[in-house]
Amino acid sequence: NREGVVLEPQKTWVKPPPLFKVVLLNDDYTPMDFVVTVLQTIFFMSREQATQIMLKVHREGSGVCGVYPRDVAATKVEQVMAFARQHQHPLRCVMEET
Ligand code: NFA
Repeated sequence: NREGVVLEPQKTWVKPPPLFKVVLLNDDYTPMDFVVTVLQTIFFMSREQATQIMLKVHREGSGVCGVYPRDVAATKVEQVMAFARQHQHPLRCVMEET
């Protein structure tokens, strides 16, 4: 066109962005009620769903809280870690590419 702008032909396929699991890790000290509150407030789970995931983490050592794009997953991890630190609980949370 007049401005010399060149539009390349549109790609027909682009790689979808990677997704990340947010994984909660068990420890011996964080109260079960606190973990349930974390799952309800940060991951928007019902009390029943939050209790199921908390018990799975407690029994198996870890559990998936949700699957998100990179920035959303990173924010969830930060929110969990900040909330745990504020309450002086050792609760940990990590993200893993699916
Ligand atoms: N294992 C903790 C307890 O017995 C509970 C817990 C569950 C901690 C899930 C962290 C994650 N109080």
